[in-house]
Amino acid sequence: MIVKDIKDIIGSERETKAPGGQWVSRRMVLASEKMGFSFHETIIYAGTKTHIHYQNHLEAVYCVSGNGKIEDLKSGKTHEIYDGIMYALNEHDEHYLYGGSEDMRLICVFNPPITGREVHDENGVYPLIKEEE
Ligand code: 9YT
Repeated sequence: MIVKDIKDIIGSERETKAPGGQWVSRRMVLASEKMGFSFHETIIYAGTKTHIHYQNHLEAVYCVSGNGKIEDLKSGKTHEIYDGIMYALNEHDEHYLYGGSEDMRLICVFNPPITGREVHDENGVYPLIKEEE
């Protein structure tokens, strides 16, 4: 069984910051734990904008506090995000993620699991990194 306290992840090598400073991600379960998914807490800072396009991953996101918006670049639709909203990028949906008036706290699940080293490239993509066996 794996039991973790977010306090031990903050400031550790499992904490990754966006190169542009828009978010911080605390990776609680990674590929190395061999669960078939990874599980993260992500803080999206208020007033920020991030271009994301997970071409190699599926992601589900559940907001537990704060607020923001997601803009689907294919449909052009924008959805409000607040405590209780879940979105799932089931079609590798390219989007903009906006921090709102407060920092947004999100719980994120990725399939396939990320390894912990990924940050978005210039196209908003995470590379597919194969974990060493
Ligand atoms: C919601 C989202 O995709 N934010 C960017 C960071 C990502 N959740 C991660 O790597 O944990």
